[in-house]
Amino acid sequence: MIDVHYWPTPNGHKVTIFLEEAGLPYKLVPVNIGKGEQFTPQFLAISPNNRMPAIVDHAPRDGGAPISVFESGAILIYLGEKTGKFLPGPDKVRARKEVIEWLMWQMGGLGPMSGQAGHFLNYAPDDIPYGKKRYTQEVNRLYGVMNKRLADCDYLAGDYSIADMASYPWVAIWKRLNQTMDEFPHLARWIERMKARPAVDRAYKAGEKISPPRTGGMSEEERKILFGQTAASVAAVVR
Ligand SMILES: N[C@@H](CCC(=O)N[C@@H](CS)C(=O)NCC(=O)O)C(=O)O
Repeated sequence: MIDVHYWPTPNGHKVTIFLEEAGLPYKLVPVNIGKGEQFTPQFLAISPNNRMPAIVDHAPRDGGAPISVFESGAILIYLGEKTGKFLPGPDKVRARKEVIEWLMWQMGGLGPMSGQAGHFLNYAPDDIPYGKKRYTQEVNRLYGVMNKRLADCDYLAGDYSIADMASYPWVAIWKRLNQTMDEFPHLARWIERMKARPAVDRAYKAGEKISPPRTGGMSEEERKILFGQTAASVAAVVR
């Protein structure tokens, strides 16, 4: 059994998409990040960066004690190696390299830039045009990179892989990031391909059971917890 410390956000969806695709049994352990549950000593012990997702694998391949993993990219690689699915093994040097390239591209570019775009467009208390422009432009550039790549193949690394699972939840929110699909026909078709996968649908539905999609904005309390963090936020937590 795998425990998934989780809240239904783009980074959370990456992991449940994998688990649904692979048919691995898992249990969702809610971490309500708006309430500050990412700062409990128990959660920080497995995820020192106070971010979800994190997993605990109670039946690791080496038969030893449970293994915890934090960082969604590391989790996807761990699960790919555990199951032999959606990540070619080390002997397939070329195919594996491509999956890792696109996964890192998502982790270092698409995810963080989309996160910042979303922040300046939807959450910043002040209107900061430079921040909005900087990040929406960068997301637009990244969509262009993806669109060009997807003109030649159905999935980012050729075959369906953890790179697609990592990228989809961040692209699925394109409307909230002030983007349009008009200039990205190949990307738009990939979104439809991803959306049509039953496992992707199941992953999102599992998330809705934990917390239905938001309708209203954020409360002051939630803002303080999510956007007022400093080193002191973690240092203050005692075991
Ligand atoms: N690089 C991390 C980012 C994870 C992340 O940013 N998670 C957000 C939700 S999508 C979170 O837990 N936020 C809690 C907080 O900001 O305190 C990963 O990919 O796992």
